[in-house]
Amino acid sequence: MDERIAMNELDALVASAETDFAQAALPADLENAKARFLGKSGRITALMKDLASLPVDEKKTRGAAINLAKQAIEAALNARRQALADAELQAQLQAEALDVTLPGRQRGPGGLHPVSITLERIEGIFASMGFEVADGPEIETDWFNFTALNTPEDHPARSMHDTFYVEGAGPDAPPHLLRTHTSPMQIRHAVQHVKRHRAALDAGEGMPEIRVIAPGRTYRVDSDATHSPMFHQCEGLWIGENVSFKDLKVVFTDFCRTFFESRDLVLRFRPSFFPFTEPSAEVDIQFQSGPLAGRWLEVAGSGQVHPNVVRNMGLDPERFIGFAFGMGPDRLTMLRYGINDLRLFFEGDLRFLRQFR
Ligand code: 2NM
Repeated sequence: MDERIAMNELDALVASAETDFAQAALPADLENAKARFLGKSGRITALMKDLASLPVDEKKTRGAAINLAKQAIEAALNARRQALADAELQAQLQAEALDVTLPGRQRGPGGLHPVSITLERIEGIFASMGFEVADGPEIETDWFNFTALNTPEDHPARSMHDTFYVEGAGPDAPPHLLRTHTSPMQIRHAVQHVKRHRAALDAGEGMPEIRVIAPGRTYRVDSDATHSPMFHQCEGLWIGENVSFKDLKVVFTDFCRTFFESRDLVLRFRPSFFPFTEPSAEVDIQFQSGPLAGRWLEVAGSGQVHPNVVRNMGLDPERFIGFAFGMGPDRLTMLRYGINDLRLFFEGDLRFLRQFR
C-alpha cells in the first residue's frame, strides 16, 4: 500500500471524526459518533485488526500512524465533550439567571377591618372616661352566660335554637356554650375586682368603683342580612356606692357624640326589659343634621344592674348600685359609614375592605 495515500486516508478519517463530533448537538449524539470511530466495531478498531495481515516493518509504521490518528480523534472527542458540557452549563446559568437589580415584590399596605376600627374607637373613648378594657373566654359556662345574669332556667335565650352549645366537655362537666353576649366578662371582671378588695369591704371600708367595658366576639343561632351567627358586642359596667341613671345618660350621650363626631345628636331612653337590669331602657339616637337626620336609630340596651346580679358579683346590692349597657359595634360601624348589609363585614372582599384603609 502506498504510504502517502494511507496517511491521507488516516487524515481523512480524523477529519471525518472531527466533522461528526462537531455536528453532535447533544452528549448522546457525541457518544454515538465516538462509537463509529473508537467503538468495538468502529473504524479505528477495524484498521487495528487489519494490521495483523501486514508484514512486520509495515505493521510498525502503520500501527504508529493509526495510533496518532486514534489520539487525534480522542483529543477531538474530549474537546467536543468539554464544549458540550460548557454550553449546557451556560444554558442552565442563563435559565436560572437572577436579576438582583429588579425591584422586590410589594406586600401592599394592610389596614384595619372597619369593625376593628370601631372597636378601637370605642375603647379609646371609654378609656378617656376612666373605663378599663376587659377580655376573656368566648366559650363560657352556663353560670357566667346566663345564671349569674339573672336569666331564668326557662328563658328562651337558653334554648338550642338561640345558643350554640359545645359538645365534648365530658359527662360530668357543666355544659359549655359560645357566649351570647359579653356580659359574662363583666361578671368575671367584677368578681376579680371584688376579690381584690374583699378585706377592705369586710372591714367596712369602700372599694374603687368598677368601671369596665368588655368588647369582643359573641355568637347566636341566627343568620340573615341583619344577623350573623358571629357578631360583636361591647358591654359597659359602672358600679359604685353612688352611681345613678343620670351617670349612664351623661356617659352614653358623651360617647355617642364623640363616636359619631357630632354635637348635633340627641338621645332617647325608651323603657324596655332585660333579665339583668331593672329598670331597663333601649338607647336611641337621632341626628339633627346630615344624611341620617330625623330618624330614631336604636344603638344600645341599658339599665340599672339587677340586685341579683350585683349579689352574684359578690357585692351587697343594698350598698352598691350601678348601670350597664350593651351595644353592637357591627351596627355602629354600619351607621357611621352608611353600610347597608352586615354580611359585607365577613366576606373578606378586598374591594370593600380597601375603602377603610
Ligand atoms: C345590655 C343591656 C343592658 C349588661 C348587664 C351587664 C351586667 F354584667 F352588669 F349584668 N353587662 N351588660 C347589659 C345591660 C347589656 O345589652 C343589650
